[in-house]
Parts: sequence; C-alpha cells; structure tokens
Amino acid sequence: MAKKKELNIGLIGCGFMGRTHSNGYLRARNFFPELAYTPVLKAVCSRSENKVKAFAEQWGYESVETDWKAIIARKDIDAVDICTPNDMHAEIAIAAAAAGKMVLCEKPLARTLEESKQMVDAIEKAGVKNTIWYNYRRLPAVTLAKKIIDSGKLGRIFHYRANFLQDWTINANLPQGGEGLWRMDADVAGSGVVGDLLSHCIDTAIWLNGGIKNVSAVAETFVKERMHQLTGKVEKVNIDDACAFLCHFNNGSLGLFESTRYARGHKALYTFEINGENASIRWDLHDLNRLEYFDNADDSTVRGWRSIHVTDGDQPYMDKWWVPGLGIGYEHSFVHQVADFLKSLETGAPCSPTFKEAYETQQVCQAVLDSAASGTWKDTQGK
Ligand code: SOE
Repeated sequence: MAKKKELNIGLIGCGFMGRTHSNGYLRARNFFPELAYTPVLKAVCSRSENKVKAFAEQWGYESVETDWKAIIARKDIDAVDICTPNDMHAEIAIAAAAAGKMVLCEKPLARTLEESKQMVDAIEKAGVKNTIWYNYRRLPAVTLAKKIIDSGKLGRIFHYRANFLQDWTINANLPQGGEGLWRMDADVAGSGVVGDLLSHCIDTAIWLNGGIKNVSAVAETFVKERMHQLTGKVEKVNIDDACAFLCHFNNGSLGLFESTRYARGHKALYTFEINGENASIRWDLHDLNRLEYFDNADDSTVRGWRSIHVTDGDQPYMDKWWVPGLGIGYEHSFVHQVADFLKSLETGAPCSPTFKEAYETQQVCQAVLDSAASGTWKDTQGK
C-alpha cells in the first residue's frame, strides 16, 4: 500500500463535539483506507490541564496544550479543528487561517453575521481548506434524499417542512451559562435554538432545496430569568427557547420550520419532509437509517410510502461499513465528514459546507432572528 500523507490535527475544545470529531478521525482511518491522507491526532487543547490530559489519553492525542494560540503557533499542525463554544469560533478561525492552517469549525459558523463575514473573509484571503461540521448531511439516508431530489424524481417542489425538537431546558431551576450550559447564554452562543438547532435544518434545507429568499418568524423565551453559573446571580435569559418560521425558497416552494427546547418527550427529534409534484420524501433522526419515499408513478394498487432501509452497499457511504441490513448511527456522520474532507485534499474540490456556504445559513438565521424581533417578513439577503 502506498505510504499515506499525514494530516496533523490540532483539536481545540474537548467537550461533546471534541469527542464526536476525535471519533471521526479515528474511524475514518479504519474505514476509508483508500484515501491518500490519514489524520494524525497530533495535539488537543483545553484550558483545564487535567481535563485535556485525560482527553488526550482517552482518544490517543500525542500532546496537549492549554492555550489555543500554542496550537496555531505549532509548525507540526496542518489543520485546526474548532470545537469550542461559539464565542471562540471567530478569533480562532481567523488566527488559524492567517497562520496558513486548514480550518474545520463546529457549527454554527459564529454568533453573528458580522463575525461570520470576518471569518469568511479571513479564510478566502488565506486560501486555506475549510469546512463547517453540519454533520447531518452525511447520514446515508439524508445523502440519498439529496441524490433522489437531484435526479429530478420529485418534480417541482412545493413544500419543505423541518422540525428540531428537544426538551432539556424546561426546568426553570436549570441555571444558564458556564460549562455545559453555555448554549443558554446568548453572549457565548449568539442565539438559542436558531443557531443551535434551526441552523442544522437550514443547512440541510439549502443543500436539498436551494436558497431561502425571505422569512417570517416567531420566537419565545419561556423562562425569562435564570441563575447564571458564572456570576451566581439571577439574570435575564437572552436566548430564544423556541422559534418557528415560514419562508419562501428561491425555487418557489414554501418552507415551514420549527425548533424548541420545550417539546416534552422529544430529546433530539430532527425531521424533514419534502413534497414534490411527483414524489415526496421524509426523514426522522430517531430512525436515521430509513428514508421514506412516496412515488405517485407507482401502480396505484401498491402505491404507498416506502420505507427504504438505507444500508445497502450501493447507497451513500454504506459500502464502507458492514453488510446490507446492518445499520449505522449518529457518530458515523462525523466519520463521513472527515472522510470527505480528506478526499477533498486529494481532489482539490471544496468540502461542503465551506465557510462561505455556511455564511448563507447564517444569513437565514439572522433574518429569522430579525423577523421574530420585528414581527415582519425579512429578506435573507442570500443568493
Ligand atoms: C444541543 O442542542 C445539540 O447537541 C446541538 O448543539 C447539536 O448540534 C445537535 O446536533 C444536537 O443537539
């Protein structure tokens, strides 16, 4: 076998996403042996020395740092992977790009449109490889949906519907901010469900159904004050707990999106449905290996929703895994993102979504927030 080119990774942040990405690097090495590049877990960084050492040992990183600037300064790091809370994305990405590093950044791109713009500019100026981890695109059933839509089987598309429902913040005694709960602190996260969850739905929607022209949104913060973990004081909650919006896509279809952390009983229910003139598709994260498909061209005596178990070797990514009929999970979407990134180094093609593509998602998120605040329709200013 030809000797692999090594891609030295410097991971910054070792929370939940640090684990999903690390697992992605390790498994991509095993399951995509044909790729010319192989990721090397060179260094991991976190402010807490104990935490970062334990993480390095658990995942097999060669070295540790406690200051992210040290990762960027290191000559032996090729790619910087940003898994920090959102308030650090811009500063790290801009510095990494200026140092000529490739940049992989966890979603959403940033807290605000302004930060996002600066990041895109820095990446474009440096001309470095980049990608944003909108992982759900790379679940085989979702990628299959893309293939079916692109083949034209749905015909003209009328409706796009998506939900991302959770229930983990209902308890009014839950504090906000600080470790583990930064997603509830607007200063750190930028927004609530809009940036955290609707951004996933918007990324998938733009990928599958094209650009979004304008939006009309409502948002609510159900629990208005919570104790802040860092100050110990009861403070105003500034994130959106729930948000729903209507939109027009550029292709003339209508969109309906809803996300909340107050849907009792739902932990992470991401679903979408697309209705075209000839066929429809729907998908549900809780049954992620399946894609439901209805084709009006079927013989009417047997016509109905098919439940496609997307585990066959000729379906997206599945030739890499087990044998037909055996499913895969959430974590595989990250393995596939690593594999696609490595592949993009070989081909020279961009690894979608790039920073620039993720900027379009940010534009929609911003329009949604603005619309909810003003009670009016807002243009996304997107393509
Ligand atoms: C928390 O709401 C979270 O972990 C998000 O941050 C992820 O992006 C989503 O995939 C699952 O839920």
